[in-house]
Amino acid sequence: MAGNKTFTMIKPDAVEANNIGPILAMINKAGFKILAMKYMRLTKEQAGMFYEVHKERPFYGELTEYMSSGPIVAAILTKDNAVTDYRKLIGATDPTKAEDGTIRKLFAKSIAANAVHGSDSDENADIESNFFFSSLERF
Ligand code: IDP
Ligand code: MG
Repeated sequence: MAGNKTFTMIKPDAVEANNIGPILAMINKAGFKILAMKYMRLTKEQAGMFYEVHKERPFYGELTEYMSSGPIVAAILTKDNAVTDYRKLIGATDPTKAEDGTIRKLFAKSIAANAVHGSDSDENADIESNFFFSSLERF
């Protein structure tokens, strides 16, 4: 059975462009509730740990540099079928391929600076949530 939690980040480009508010509004409008949230800046090392699975990809250096370039919003979201429904709401990784009305289509600047992160499986949603939040920070 599909889980009811996913993990997201509003990435530095969207924070810089003052799009935290509009993105959170879309998230709530799509039926997600916020279970945990924080505003923070990752070091390059922490971004590297988060994106460890992409270590061998050619864009890893660019990605970790970018993800530590400014503050982000990290959050755990809850809804039925959270992972799948949130991936639909954010759209394709490359904003030029994202469907109209998706968060990335509306707010992403490029394939790297693509406005938001969304977990790709229930297992990764748990791993990513645990990377950022303790049990005392979840409501
Ligand atoms: P996803 O975020 O849609 O799950 P992934 O393939 O998991 O996409 O890639 C993680 C992140 O790495 C992307 O969101 C994006 O910021 C960055 N990225 C992915 N592909 C490229 C690329 O070809 N060039 C630069 N950055 C990329
Ligand atoms: Mg991914």
